[in-house]
Amino acid sequence: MANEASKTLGKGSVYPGPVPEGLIRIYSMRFCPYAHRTRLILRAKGIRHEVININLRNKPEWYYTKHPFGQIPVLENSKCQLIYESVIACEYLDDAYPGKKLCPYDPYERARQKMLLDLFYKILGYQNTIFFGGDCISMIDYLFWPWFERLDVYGIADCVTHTPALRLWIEAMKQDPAVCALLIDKNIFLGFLNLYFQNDPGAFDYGLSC
Ligand SMILES: N[C@@H](CCC(=O)N[C@@H](CS)C(=O)NCC(=O)O)C(=O)O
Repeated sequence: MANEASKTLGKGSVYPGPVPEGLIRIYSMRFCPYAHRTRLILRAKGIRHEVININLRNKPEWYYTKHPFGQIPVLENSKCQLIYESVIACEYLDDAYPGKKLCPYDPYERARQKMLLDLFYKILGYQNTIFFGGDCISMIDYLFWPWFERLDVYGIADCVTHTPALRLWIEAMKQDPAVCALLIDKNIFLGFLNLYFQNDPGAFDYGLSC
């Protein structure tokens, strides 16, 4: 499918051109949790897409025509429509594409997932099912996951030691094909962070061979 591991485009780069029919593009960066969310949904729904990685310390001039502040992720479709803000982009993908529906149909369940997401930013709620939305993986799990995948990298994986339900959820998430396809190697992530905190624009391409 997509080339997740393409080198970043920076200042002076040429705009890659319009998105071909039948494809959707994501402007991304390999280590960004918000872009990670959106890439999870692209994978989970099996949507044909291409990935353009952006150098966030040295952004292409043209990129500000895609997002007013030059943030990622942004989706661009073949009608030149742009969708940004990761939660909005994820919901757009679920609505616009066929295949497995990740947002619940039931209005209450939909509202409940949104309330949980709201809580996530404050204090994490949990209930008595394997996944946050019930017994099957759904949108809310993918929206949470990028932060949990990074616990180990940040050296705080112990924070889930005393929450067995959360540990079971993490194990269940690691079985999901979209999650597996996008897992980031811990050492590569640490290498990225090291360069990132030195303001090195090469950080975003860390671990790529050419
Ligand atoms: N609320 C946004 C946050 C996106 C965001 O903060 N992206 C970061 C990368 S992880 C970014 O683009 N940073 C570059 C910048 O702000 O200039 C979303 O959910 O999409």
